[in-house]
Amino acid sequence: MFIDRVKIKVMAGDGGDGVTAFRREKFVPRGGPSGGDGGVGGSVWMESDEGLNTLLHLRYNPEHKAERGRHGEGSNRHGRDGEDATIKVPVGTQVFDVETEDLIFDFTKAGQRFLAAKGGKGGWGNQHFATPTRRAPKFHYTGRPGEEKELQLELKLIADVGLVGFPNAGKSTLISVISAAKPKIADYPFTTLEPNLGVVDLGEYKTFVVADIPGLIEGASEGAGLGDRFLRHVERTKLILHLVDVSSISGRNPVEDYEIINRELANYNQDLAERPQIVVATKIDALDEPERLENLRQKAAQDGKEFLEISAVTNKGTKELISVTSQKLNEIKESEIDLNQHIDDVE
Ligand SMILES: Nc1nc2c(ncn2[C@@H]2O[C@H](COP(=O)(O)OP(=O)(O)OP(=O)(O)O)[C@@H](O)[C@H]2O)c(=O)[nH]1
Ligand SMILES: [Mg+2]
Repeated sequence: MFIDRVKIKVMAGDGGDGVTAFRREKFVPRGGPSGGDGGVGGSVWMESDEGLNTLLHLRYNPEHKAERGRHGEGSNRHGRDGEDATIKVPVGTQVFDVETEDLIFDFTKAGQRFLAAKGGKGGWGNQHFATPTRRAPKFHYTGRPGEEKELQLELKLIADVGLVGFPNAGKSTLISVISAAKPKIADYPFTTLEPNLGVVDLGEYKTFVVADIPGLIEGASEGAGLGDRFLRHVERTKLILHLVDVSSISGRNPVEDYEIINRELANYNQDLAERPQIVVATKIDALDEPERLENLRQKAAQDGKEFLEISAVTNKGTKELISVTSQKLNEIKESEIDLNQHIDDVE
């Protein structure tokens, strides 16, 4: 099961109470105040962990509590601080405050830590309140409550490349051919109901990550089919592979399909429509009217988009697709570095 949204409750520990006590020693008839302070309550932290890919572990474990601080004791003894609690989340998790709906943290790298709920301060014991005129204070402070919050966690898979297209375009078949992912593949629409991630191995420890998402149809941005909510998984990708079925058996018009999907992308988010996109004609092993392919090629050229043709069944063109994709990703990364340097120079 793929879980990408979960609500949790975080409860930091309360601070321990201070205490009222007086020194009792042999031969010291009236000892001064000696009540120790309460310990600090434990805090709840969140930490991003590379080894996690889903929020599933939090779905069945939605409450996270840190330990409370212990109360102070006599002889000026400080109560022990409560232990912190840590919640591990995958990289790509965004944290929203349920009450305000604000985004309060965004885990973009492994090993980031975020203080989700701060432990309460310990109360002061009566030792702090002695003054020349009040030598035997008979009061102390209680500990402060720990913070408590409800958080909505959302995981956006961070893939480099997103596959988009109509149902049956061959998205899952492609990811199964170029990566170790084994998604369900079938000749009916909406076979894929949840996103799949695949890691494409380029050798020499170089890889890129591809996201296969459920198919889109006309009106997806208004909720048709499965809607367009899965597009959030390709929102952060650097490159879109737009798969278009050009086979004769499909009975579809490739140019029309291509235009519809681009319209749906723009309706979802204009940024996504402007993202670098490679148009990939699929199922060319089952093509007997070459003009279907040529029309799409022309259309892509008009739009200034790169164009490739593949068959995932015969493997024709898939190697080239991988090498063009990785080259394009490198170009995009380099231009991002240039841009950052430029921004640094300007500042
Ligand atoms: N002839 C041929 N058939 C293909 C090729 N690629 C995929 N198919 C077939 O097309 C059908 C749909 O493939 P999928 O990979 O499930 O398509 P999808 O785009 O993931 O579809 P959804 O998950 O429904 O959006 C399956 O029956 C595949 O076997 C290809 O290169 N050639
Ligand atoms: Mg699929």
